Amino acid sequence: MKRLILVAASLLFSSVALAFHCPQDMKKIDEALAKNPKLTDAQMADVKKYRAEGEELHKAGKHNESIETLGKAMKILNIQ
Ligand SMILES: [Cu+2]
Repeated sequence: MKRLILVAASLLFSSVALAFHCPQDMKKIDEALAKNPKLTDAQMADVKKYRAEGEELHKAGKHNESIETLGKAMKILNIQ
């Protein structure tokens, strides 16, 4: 029983940690965009698309997909 509570607690904790991850990634993307990065128009369009999709996924509670999508934008922007 104790073990079950621990498992439940750690699951809850990791999903909370994930939920905070997306806004952090969005912030990094916004900060990078504010610095007028040297991107092609196509790259810029992709970054904005992934940024918007990531936010939608985050709001829908799909944090894993959100982080993955935001990750694509971060890769284009060269954010680690
Ligand atoms: Cu999220």
